[in-house]
Amino acid sequence: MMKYLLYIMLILLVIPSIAICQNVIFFYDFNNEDAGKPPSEPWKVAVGEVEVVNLPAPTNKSVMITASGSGAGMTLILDRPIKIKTVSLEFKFMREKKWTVACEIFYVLNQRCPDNWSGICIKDSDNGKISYHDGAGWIDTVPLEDDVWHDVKLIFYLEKDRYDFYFNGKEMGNNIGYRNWGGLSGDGIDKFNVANVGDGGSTFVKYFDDIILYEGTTRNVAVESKDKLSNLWGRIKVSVSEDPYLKYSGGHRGTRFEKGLIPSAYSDFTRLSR
Ligand SMILES: [Ca+2]
Repeated sequence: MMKYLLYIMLILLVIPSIAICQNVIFFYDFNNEDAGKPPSEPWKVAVGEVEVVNLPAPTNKSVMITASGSGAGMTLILDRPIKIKTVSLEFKFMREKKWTVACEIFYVLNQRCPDNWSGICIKDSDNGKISYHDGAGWIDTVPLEDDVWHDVKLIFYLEKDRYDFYFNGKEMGNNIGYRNWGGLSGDGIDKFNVANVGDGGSTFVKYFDDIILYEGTTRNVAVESKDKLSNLWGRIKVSVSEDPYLKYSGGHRGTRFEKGLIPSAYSDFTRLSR
């Protein structure tokens, strides 16, 4: 009898872990970082002022990037490109008022790209709209409201060098081409530029948080109940530790989820995760 009970317990444990198993390549919520300092490895400050701040709360920190006209941004490089797969990137973004001139928000590249303005390019336009590059030119979408957190989601179809762009849960474009991708067909992505890397001439204060890259098109991490989160997160940690990008697991922070501290400012987070 004991034997059967053990089998049943084993099955009950295994089934849900298979159902929610998802390969999270990296996730940074910056909550365990030191405020006032740059984010830790593997993020590298490319240029300008980049520091962790207690915003929206000391328990839920984010990264503040301040440009004074000479560029400001941070970069993450993977130890090898992700190819062929379909992967998705999500992050939270806020821009303060009093910015000047269009510049980068988030660019995803291959290190072999000819410059820092290649690949998948999302920027804020001079006209105040959030824009993406389709390989031929910039496409303006909707006005970018200042001093409010926004949700950005990019789905990369790496086998065909195309991506979809979602802003605040709405599709802004799909099957979009990469910029300056000549000679890189199918070579994948391994470089993540946040804000104004490799440019200059603009001034702004931008915030970024919850930067996550995962396999597939839908994030399986449901931000709902505290108990459920804690369970899910425990399993995702296992998944990450088995991932080839193990060196980045040190930056994988689950504190906010583990504590169940979901700020109201992020109310869209749950909706987008479904
Ligand atoms: Ca955070």
